[in-house]
Amino acid sequence: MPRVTGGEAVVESLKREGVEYLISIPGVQIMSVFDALYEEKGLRLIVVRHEQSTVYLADGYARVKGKPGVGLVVPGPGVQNALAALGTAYACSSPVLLLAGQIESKDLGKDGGALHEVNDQLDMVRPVTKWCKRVMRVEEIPGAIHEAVRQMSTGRPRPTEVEIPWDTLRSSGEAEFFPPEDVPASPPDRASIRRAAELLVQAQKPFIWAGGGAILSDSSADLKELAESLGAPVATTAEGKGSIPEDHPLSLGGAYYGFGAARWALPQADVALAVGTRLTWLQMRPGTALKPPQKLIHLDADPSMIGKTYPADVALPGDAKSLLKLLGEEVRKKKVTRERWTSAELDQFRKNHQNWLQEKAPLQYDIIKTIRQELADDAILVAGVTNIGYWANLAYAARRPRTYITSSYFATLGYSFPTALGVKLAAPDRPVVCVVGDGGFLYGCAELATAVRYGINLVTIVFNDQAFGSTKSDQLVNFKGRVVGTELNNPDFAKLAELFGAQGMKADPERLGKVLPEALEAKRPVVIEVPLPTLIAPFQLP
Ligand SMILES: Cc1ncc(C[n+]2csc(CCOP(=O)(O)OP(=O)(O)O)c2C)c(N)n1
Ligand SMILES: [Mg+2]
Repeated sequence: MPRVTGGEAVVESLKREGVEYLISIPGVQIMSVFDALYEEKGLRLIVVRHEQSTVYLADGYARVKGKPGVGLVVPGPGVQNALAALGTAYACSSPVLLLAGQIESKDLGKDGGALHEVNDQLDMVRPVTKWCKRVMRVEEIPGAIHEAVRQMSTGRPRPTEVEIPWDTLRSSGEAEFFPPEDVPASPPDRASIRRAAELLVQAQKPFIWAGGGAILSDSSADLKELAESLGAPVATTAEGKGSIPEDHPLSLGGAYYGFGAARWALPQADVALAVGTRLTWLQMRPGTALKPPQKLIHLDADPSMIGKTYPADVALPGDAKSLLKLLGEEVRKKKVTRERWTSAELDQFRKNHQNWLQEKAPLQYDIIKTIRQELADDAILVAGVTNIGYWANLAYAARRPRTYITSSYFATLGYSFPTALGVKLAAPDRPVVCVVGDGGFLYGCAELATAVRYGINLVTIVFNDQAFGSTKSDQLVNFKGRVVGTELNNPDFAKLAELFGAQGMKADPERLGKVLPEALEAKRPVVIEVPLPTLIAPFQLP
């Protein structure tokens, strides 16, 4: 067994798990980890400018790669700065490991004012992690990191945290390291699969909802095959976008706040199969909500999500990929002959939705179509918490899984730009576009320095309405136009980008189609500022 410092044990453990990047801001309690990275070639250190970005970058990386992203922060303020991002990763079921320093072991629990002390740090991370642990000895470090990765690779992937006191990281011990593990999925319940197949085959109008879980489980091919075997249309949540190509004849695109092509189809459906979604936002408004006597077959990696918002006739807990494969086999044994939905019918639903977009949000629809037109199928769009981001849930046609990134129900203002940096780290050879508002961009624009330093050449489109637009339109719609505290003064975003050493551009919405291809070709990070009026969000429509 090799004798190593705590810092070396951390680095070696991460390398054994196949981790490529460690994203961090240094500080006295974690310097032993930094020291272990001196001359280290197998694990790349990315130093960011705010701890929120450690986890945002790790999250962006994880969403594209499907394997853990890792951040490292000092205790107390470092962990607290990272929390909104950890909450976002939790909401998005993203495998992110936060490694945190701790105060010296002798000071733990004393509330004595040790440097960066917070009593008790584990209590802060518990609500936004699946699993967390404090490690007190060097010998325990490899096991804890291995377990954190195992937790994120089994069942529902959600963030984990491991924290290590300053003195433990500095001291030496004998460490046994673990090889990465392939954890087999638990055996499926064949009887439930047969019942689900029976229901779907007998349905007059079967319908499929795909959520973020369909993406996380990499089950797109099986989902598409099942849909085709059944002739069932597939609509997605915002998080599920790309789980079926949105130009597929059975795709009804994304649904959001009761809107989407799905709202013309769903009322006709008699049996719905939900894959990897708790149906929360779909159940919130009548358009896309299931109603009795519609039957639900609910498949989810997290059994506690099944039937949470609508009673499930058949529960299918487990891994979507293997369950969809088995379900598809069972359906094909039974042979579906009838055409359940005609292509003319599905075309009409899509047409209705396009007409609705054209009527309610012509400017946003044009902008989103322009962005789509300029991007290859494998390009990745990070949809920020901004007007164009909300409308993109309904109007952007994602064609591949893991090419559309949201902050899910956390709706974390400020997440998109730092998350997009992590996305680009995971996909350096693919175009990455971040769509962000003037309000959201200034949360994390300091990471332009990170983008320039590490050559993370993404394109960021800042839609500038000089306002916290959706909160301003909330006042316009719901508070009799009494605008207070929602208008903003901003820098010139193109100049700001240039000051950081990035490229700055400006374009009116009509010229975005001209400017975007040039930005995508640039060998630098690019910020394009696009002026817009404050526009209404889908959830503010009467
Ligand atoms: C962390 C956080 N704080 C506050 C909010 C509330 N909020 C939602 S949208 C928004 C305004 C966003 O402004 P901007 O980024 O300029 O986008 P716009 O709506 O103008 O397109 C605010 C303040 C939030 N979602 N998250
Ligand atoms: Mg704005």
